[in-house]
Amino acid sequence: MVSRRDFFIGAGAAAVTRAGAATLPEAARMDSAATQAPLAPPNGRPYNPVVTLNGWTLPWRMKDNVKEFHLVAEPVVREIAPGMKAQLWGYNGQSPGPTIEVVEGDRVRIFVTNKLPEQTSMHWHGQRLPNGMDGVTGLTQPGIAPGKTYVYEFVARRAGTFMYHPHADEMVQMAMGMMGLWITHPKDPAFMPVERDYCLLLNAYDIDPGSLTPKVNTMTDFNLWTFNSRAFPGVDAMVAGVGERVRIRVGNLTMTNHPIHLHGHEFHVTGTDGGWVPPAARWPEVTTDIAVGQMRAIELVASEPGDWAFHCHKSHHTMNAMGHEVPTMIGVDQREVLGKINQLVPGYMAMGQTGMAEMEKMAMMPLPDNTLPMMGGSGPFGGIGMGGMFTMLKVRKGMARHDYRDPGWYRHPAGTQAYEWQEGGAPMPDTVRAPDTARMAAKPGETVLKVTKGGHHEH
Ligand SMILES: [Cu+2]
Repeated sequence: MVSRRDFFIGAGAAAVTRAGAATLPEAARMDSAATQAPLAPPNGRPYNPVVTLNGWTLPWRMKDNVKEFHLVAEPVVREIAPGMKAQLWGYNGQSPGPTIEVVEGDRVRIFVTNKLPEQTSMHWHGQRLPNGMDGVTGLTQPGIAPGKTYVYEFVARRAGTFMYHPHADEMVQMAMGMMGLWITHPKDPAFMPVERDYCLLLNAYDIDPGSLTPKVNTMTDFNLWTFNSRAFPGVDAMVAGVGERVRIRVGNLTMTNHPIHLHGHEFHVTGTDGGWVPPAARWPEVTTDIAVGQMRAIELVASEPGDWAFHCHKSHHTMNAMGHEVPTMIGVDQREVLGKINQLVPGYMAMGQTGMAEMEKMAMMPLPDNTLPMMGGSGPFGGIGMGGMFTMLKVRKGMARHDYRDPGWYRHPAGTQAYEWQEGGAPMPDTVRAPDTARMAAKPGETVLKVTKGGHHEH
């Protein structure tokens, strides 16, 4: 019997591939870095789609009951936040690449086209699949050369949250932003249902202020900490109606761990890289650490109305690029020395004398082009003073089920907000009066010019 493949070869169709003489599925592209509406599945088995923060889901083509996707590895320009763009490598127009959503049991065929100047591959992080589909260059396949397309095909056997990233020149390609999320929904849409299902990747870049391209040889000392390649105030808020069950899936493809913290609610870790956590094995948290290469799904009932911060708890991960070598100057009166420095360095600014909050105001000072302020974002009460891995979960009453629009700032009911204490009849005790900056400053003759940490800089 003549097989289909033999037939094509016999007919002299040299270009026919093992994928079955198919035309490539269309590779949809995204030009916007805004959060896109969830993609309701137009065919195949039903599921409740996720919302990728500042991202999108890749449409597929159904062919003979196989879901076909087309990922194109290519240079992209990603807006990190308004005022700053980065030249990254990504997929289909963005970094991270689009989220892939399938259903447990689906047969999936993914075409990966390489438009980069060097070889790449695709590893499907966390999946059960035939070894030859695992995408490790040199180990399970040759690298995908520039201009070539490879085909991966397997059945999505386990429901859960997965990631994809290259397994070729990994340090460079991941430092350039090549990664994406993969969600395999459960066969039974009634399994662990939630009203809102958000997902995001933690990633990090080392981009010098004023430049566009990450330094790719950085191992640990990154300066831009991002949710889906966006830094606050460029990260969209997540929204939920009061009483809704919310899942947030977070994957970490940076080179360090991130303790992810949510204000105002407890949550349970319901999913890890290895699958769903049985209810009896869950415990409550308000912060969960996500190690390198890990994924965590957390769930909560959004019971408390408000604008609740959601962020990495490493404080330098909620800041944008800064000079790490800025000395600690708290309590150092720089007035006298400033005059002397200005004779040598006109325009030198003394900073940090009362803390670093004044850095927020750097937004109003000239910065190099294409540079974000170190701390930024304005709230209803002034500067939020955050950057990097920071956003909010906005919980509101009467929020329509499929409404993902930012509802604006929370309006606190009377009597539910911190307020300034007013001095009444009794005077304020001396011991608690406002700090006397003159007294905190260095004593005369004690000239403190520079206080720096010695040794290796660690994150
Ligand atoms: Cu962090």
